[in-house]
Amino acid sequence: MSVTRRQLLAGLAGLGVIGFSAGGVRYWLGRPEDVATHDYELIAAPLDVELVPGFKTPAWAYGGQAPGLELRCRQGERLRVRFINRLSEATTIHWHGIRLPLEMDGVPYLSQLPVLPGEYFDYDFICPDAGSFWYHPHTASGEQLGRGLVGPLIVEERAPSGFRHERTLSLKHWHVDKQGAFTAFSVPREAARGGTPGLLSSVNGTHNPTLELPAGQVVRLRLLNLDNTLTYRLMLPGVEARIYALDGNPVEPRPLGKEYWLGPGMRIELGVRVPEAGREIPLRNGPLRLATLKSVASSETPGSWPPALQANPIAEPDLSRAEKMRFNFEWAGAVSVGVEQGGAHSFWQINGQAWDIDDKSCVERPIATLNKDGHYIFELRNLSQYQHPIHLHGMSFKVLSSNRKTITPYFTDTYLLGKNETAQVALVADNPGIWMFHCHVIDHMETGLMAAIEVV
Ligand SMILES: [Cu+2]
Repeated sequence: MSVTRRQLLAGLAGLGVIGFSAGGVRYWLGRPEDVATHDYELIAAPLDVELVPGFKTPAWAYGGQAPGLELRCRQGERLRVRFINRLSEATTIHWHGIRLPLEMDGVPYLSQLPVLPGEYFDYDFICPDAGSFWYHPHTASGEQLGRGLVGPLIVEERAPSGFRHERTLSLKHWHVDKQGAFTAFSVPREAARGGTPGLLSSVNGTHNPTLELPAGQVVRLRLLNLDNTLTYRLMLPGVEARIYALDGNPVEPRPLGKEYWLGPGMRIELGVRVPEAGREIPLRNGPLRLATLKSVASSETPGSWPPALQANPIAEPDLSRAEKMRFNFEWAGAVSVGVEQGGAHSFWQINGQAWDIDDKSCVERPIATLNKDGHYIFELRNLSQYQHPIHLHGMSFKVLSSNRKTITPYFTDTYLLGKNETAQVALVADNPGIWMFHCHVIDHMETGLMAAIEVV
């Protein structure tokens, strides 16, 4: 990426305010009033998009796009985003995977008050780790993420990575019908099972696109699962692909193999050797095509495989003195008494406790308290028939082992816990605060599968 954020902003400032008229003028990109105070001005606003040809879908967008504008920052540098809410309801932004101070974490009533319509909030934090991250609201998540409020945040390495080319692919299924109208983001009987899936796949907001890649080059593909529900079984048959990073953290490069299961919220970075010009490579979710990668002629000298990416500065847990804690993820199947009054269903529990998204006091009852700078091993036990991508805010953890598969230990912020799987993960509790610990199947999170973990 050769363009700096300030150059980008200078470009945007030259455009001034962009708006369009459809039931009143709705602005989504604005001129930063003062580039000395922020690098991006990010507006959330309604935006009609054409997901189904010939039909409009009333999406919600960040920076005039759904999925949202790709934000970029350099490792170790400060990212300053003035977030402006032009939606008709309150929202926040959570920066998934970024190890940041609690007051920048975007959790309503814990990190900050919700940003009301017409208000703005200045997010300002250092990005300590290089990798592929993303951002989304932590309010009314089923609908807000479902309508498109999800976007990539790319933290570039301090030094060149060795990749000359890269692409970001934001994966999302949309809850729309054949006329592009939204369907229910959450259906109780689905929430109690695997989550409510959308039916229309998209990559960067387009159904089944063709993406051109330069022949002969090794291209870095950043694949982000920004979906509410679906675990993608990613396949890239007929091409040489190596895994360089998982969920924002480098791994020793290894072949992608037949498939990789990418749960909601998770990311994978691949190096892909682009074959000779004219070849088409399907990017598939199991048997279903998500996109076509098309090789086009390139005058560049052929690229070579870059070395492993530099590890991020995450504290190494000392397993010999780590304290063990157990977390059970269970199906509860109870329907809360408040449902008839419009309250949330309660289908899921962590250690016997269901989170109630309507009860602001839940954050006052953390399910675990960790000592600052203490070392911990979490045993994550899935006692259900559905998989759960388990995400922790504020800190990254190291996946150690699983009773269902062989693990090469790696750092992550989200672990896809398979059905009836038990996995061990470890961390140093080096970030004080109260941190959300939840399943990233939004339906599960909103029907109980969330908790708070305190670090003091
Ligand atoms: Cu789940």
